[in-house]
Amino acid sequence: MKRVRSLFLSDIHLGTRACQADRLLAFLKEYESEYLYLIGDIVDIWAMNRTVYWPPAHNTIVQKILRKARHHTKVFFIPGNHDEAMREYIGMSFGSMDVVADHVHVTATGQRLLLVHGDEYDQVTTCHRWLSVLGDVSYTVLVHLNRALSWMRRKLGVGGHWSLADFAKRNVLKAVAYIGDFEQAVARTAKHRGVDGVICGHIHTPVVRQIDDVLYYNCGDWVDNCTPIVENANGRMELVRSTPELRLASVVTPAADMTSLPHQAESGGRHRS
Ligand SMILES: [Mn+2]
Repeated sequence: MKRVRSLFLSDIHLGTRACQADRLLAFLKEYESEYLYLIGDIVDIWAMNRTVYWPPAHNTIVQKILRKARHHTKVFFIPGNHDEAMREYIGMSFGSMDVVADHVHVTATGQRLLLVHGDEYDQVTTCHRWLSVLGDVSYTVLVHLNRALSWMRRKLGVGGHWSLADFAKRNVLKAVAYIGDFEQAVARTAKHRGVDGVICGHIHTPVVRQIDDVLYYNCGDWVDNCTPIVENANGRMELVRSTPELRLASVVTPAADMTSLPHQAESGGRHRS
């Protein structure tokens, strides 16, 4: 058992098959914290409107969090776009769990960090909601389409040029620009709010980096990355990766020294480009 000051988790997506519940559960068992921040898309109510997937492990996670809230952890829940139904409860407290739209966390060293989920800075979900819904299904559709097309080409004896890999590559460039725009928009807001940094989620891209005067943290997700952010007792912040073997998380980015983060690209989502 490790005692730390704060834990920051986002994009757990309980209620979907994609959620890596076992890894999260192991992490929650290992770490005891004074503060627990749930930074949006915790329960994927949006996906559950289509199909409900709720195995016992997902229940256990909810129970575990509520138990922490009953005992010695102060829990803050910031609803995201996938659990926006919970925004109805903003301003309310459930025992030791507060539902808030955003929050400013002060670290043990006095750093002020704005916590937001981040969907309001996402051009795609805010301006074109249907686009993100489309994005959800389009990849699956493409894979099937690609398979069907190659089958047809083989049957007809013609060579085809359209490839899913090429298509994906072109879209990766767009994704990089999208991530960059998002990070800039979040950092700008943090700067206007006069805080030292910002912790968000939403785009599933775990990273710590300095953007102008602001330290930008993204806690990734519990779908692909399993990357919580941990504030140690002395105020040192770490973005960590919880390994599949359920060993203690290995450090992704030591963020104690804000000025030397040139290696962040190796660990964050940006390297996916
Ligand atoms: Mn989101």
